[in-house]
Formats: sequence, C-alpha cells, structure tokens
Amino acid sequence: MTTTQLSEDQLALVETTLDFAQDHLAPHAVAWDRDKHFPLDVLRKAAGLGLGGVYVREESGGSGLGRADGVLVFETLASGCPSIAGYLSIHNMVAWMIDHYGDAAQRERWLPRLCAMEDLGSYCLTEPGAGSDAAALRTRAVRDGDDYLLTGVKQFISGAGAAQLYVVMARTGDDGPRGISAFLVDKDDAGLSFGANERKMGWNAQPTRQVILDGVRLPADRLLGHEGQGFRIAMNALNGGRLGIAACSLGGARSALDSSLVHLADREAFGGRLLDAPALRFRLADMATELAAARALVHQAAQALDRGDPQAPQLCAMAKRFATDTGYAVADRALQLHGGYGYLSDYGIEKIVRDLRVHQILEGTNEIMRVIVARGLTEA
Ligand code: FAD
Ligand code: 2MC
Repeated sequence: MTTTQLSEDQLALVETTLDFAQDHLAPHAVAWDRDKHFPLDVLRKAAGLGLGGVYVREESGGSGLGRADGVLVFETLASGCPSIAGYLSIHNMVAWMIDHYGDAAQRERWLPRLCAMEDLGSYCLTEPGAGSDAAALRTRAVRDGDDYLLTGVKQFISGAGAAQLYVVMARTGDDGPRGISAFLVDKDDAGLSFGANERKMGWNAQPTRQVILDGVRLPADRLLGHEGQGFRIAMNALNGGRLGIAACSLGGARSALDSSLVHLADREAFGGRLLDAPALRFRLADMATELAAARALVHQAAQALDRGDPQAPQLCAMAKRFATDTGYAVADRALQLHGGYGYLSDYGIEKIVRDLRVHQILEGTNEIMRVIVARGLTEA
C-alpha cells in the first residue's frame, strides 16, 4: 500500500524489487540471521538489477534514481529482509558519496565495481569515544609529504571485513566539524585491520566490526572532496541514508503486518477466526494507519531531498525518527498478534522485531533526530 501516486516507472521498479525480495531474500532471511551469514552472491544478484548503484548517475554506471524512488526500493527489499536491505542502503550511501564528491579518477576506479557489488562499501564515522557527537572524532590523518597517515579506530562499522572500500572520516585540522576530511581506504592498504564480528541482537545477516587504522599510508588522491569538507560530506550522505533506514523500517513492519493478517485468518479461537475479533481488527487498522502516516512523511522528506529543499535535513530527521519508531512498534504488535508463535524463531516475526530495533539507534539515534528537528525549529 502506498500513499502517493506512483508513476509507471516506479510501479515497475517496485514490482521488480518485490520479485527479488520474495525470491531471493524472504525464503532465506531466518536462516541467514541464525547462521550470521552475509550472502555476497545474493548482493551481486541485486546489483544485476541496478541495486548496487541506485543513486549513482547513469553516466557513472549507476541507476540514476532519486530518493523518492530509493525509498520505494528499500521499503520493498526490507519486506524480504531488513538486515540485507539495511546493508544495501549503506552500500548505496557510500557509492553516492563517490559519485557526488569524487573526482573523475576516483569515480572511474571505484564506481564500476561498487555498482556491480564486486566491491562493497563501508561508511566509517563512529568511534569508540564519538558516536552521537560525531564531530568529536579523533582518528587523525597527518600529512607526510605527498601522503596522509591515518591512525584511529572506527566502531560498529557495517560490512567491515567484507567491504573493499572504507570511506573514513578523519581529523586533518582543528577540533570540531571543520577539521574533518573524508578518505577512501582500500581493504588492501597496509595498516588496516578489523575487530571481531560483533555479536548482536539483530542485523545478523551482515557483519559489524571495528575498523582499525594503524598508520595507514594513503596518497593524497585518496582524499574525497577537499580538506575540511569531510563532516559536510558525511552529513549530506546521512540525510539520504536516514531515509533508506526509515524505508527499511516500513518494509519490515509491513511484512510483519501482512503475516499477522494471514495468521489471524487461519487461527480459530472462541468459535471463530481471530481475524473477526473486533479488538484485533482495530489493532490491525491502527497498525496500517500508523504505517501509512510514516510512509507519507518518508516520501515527503525524499521529495524534499530530491529537490534540494533547505529544510530537507530536518525532514529526513523527522522521517527517520517517526518511521523507525512506528516500524518497531508495529512489528512488536505483530509479534503479539501471533501469540506464542510470534516468539518462535521459525515464524520470522521476532527476527523482524530484533532487526528493526537498531534502526532507532544507527544513522543517528532517534534522540539526535529530535536534536536536529528542534534546532530547525529554534534556529533561524
Ligand atoms: P552515544 O552517542 O554514546 O549515545 C548514548 C545515548 O545517549 C543514546 O541514547 C543517545 O541517543 C543519547 N544521547 C547522546 N547525545 C544526546 C543528546 N545531545 N541529547 C539527547 N540524547 C543524547 N556507525 C558508522 O559510522 N558506520 C556504520 O556502518 C555503523 N553501523 C552500525 C551498525 C550497528 C548494528 C550499530 C549498533 C551501530 C552502527 N553504527 C555505525 C554506529 C551508530 O551510528 C551509533 O551507535 C549511534 O550513532 C550512537 O552512537 P553511540 O553508540 O556512541 O551512542
Ligand atoms: N545535513 C547537511 N549538513 C549538516 C547536517 C545535515 N544533516 N548536520 C550538520 N550539518 C552541517 C552543519 O550545517 C554545519 O555546517 P557548517 O560547518 O557549514 O556550518 C556542520 O555540518 C556542523 O554541524 P553542527 O554545527 O550542527 O555540528 P554539531 O557537532 O553541533 O552536531 C550532529 C551535529 C549532532 C547533528 C551530528 O553530529 C550528527 O548527526 N550526529 C549523529 C551521528 C550519526 O548520525 N552517526 C551515524 C553513523 S553511520 C551509521 O550509523 C550507519 C549505520 C552507516
């Protein structure tokens, strides 16, 4: 169910993505979660549909889609598996950064393999001592002749170890956001290593590791954009990323709602179908209504980002906060509607709840989303 009129192209995009989600993600999602398996072969299949470079311009080898299309893609993918859809959103954020801020040589070097998902991307902002207060990061990039030497630790990096490209935000100047630059680090660069794969509540179908930089020597052409631009680049990428995560919450919650409808139609109690119980019908109606409201906000924010509206960062923060809170609440209520079966792993509902929980934390916690919205209200 959508809240906006979709064009013919968008309907076709949703149909293709839904086929992919139903054929290649949904049947395996529970097993990938259980086995902590990151299905690289399936990601490459997704790339065959243009999902490795969703926002990369066509002349750079991508699909050339906007955010209004992207949120349809990621909602649909997440209806098959929120964890894989979430990683795909991050990979696409990285690919967009290269296309948008990279020079011709950087685009040529990285984009063909990123779009094909022969190489995966990771986004490295968070540190052990700097999460929400991202501008306090301490990873340093010190100029050494024509090179930079990078030293520091990045925490909670999605895709780390499997990815080939790490976009690393590091300090080249003074304290604060304007002293930060963005660098392209290759997995094969000497001095780069990874922590253990973190044991997590959800998002188990993709790895999360520390990225450790111990004097990684990079030639100056690995700087993305210019010195001091890194925080801006990181924030602009996150505006779109937050919409991707918001859309993933919509997709996960929608599939939990759909499962509830099937379960309640099958389940008999007190002489009739549970689906006919008025209290449960009201609950289903509320779940659908809240998801529709969240979707409308996500689409509104996506359109604002596409047209370069100066309010877009605030709208993206509103949409991320609202859609991830709503998605989690809807999935949790779907679990309740499944009774004891919702608590069993094989039904896939508890997995959706665990996956959606982290959407309230990453790409900026929902408290930070409120900080951003409130600043927009109080600062001219
Ligand atoms: P903290 O910043 O320490 O926050 C702790 C609590 O305080 C939170 O509830 C927070 O909302 C609250 N808080 C902090 N400041 C304020 C304030 N001013 N007002 C009100 N409340 C506040 N990062 C990456 O860079 N790349 C990744 O790929 C990546 N992937 C991730 C994958 C997973 C599975 C997880 C769990 C995290 C990932 N992250 C990644 C990191 C994520 O973005 C951070 O965890 C998040 O930004 C919060 O930072 P923190 O964990 O340090 O919490
Ligand atoms: N869009 C565009 N520009 C932005 C922006 C946004 N969303 N947010 C900040 N900026 C700009 C801002 O305009 C300012 O620019 P200028 O220097 O030109 O004036 C600059 O960035 C510094 O901004 P602030 O002065 O607001 O910086 P401050 O340190 O006070 O707060 C805050 C910034 C809290 C908004 C930022 O640190 C933040 O978003 N924190 C959350 C961190 C986060 O989201 N981490 C996610 C990691 S990735 C992840 O989890 C994955 C799973 C991939």
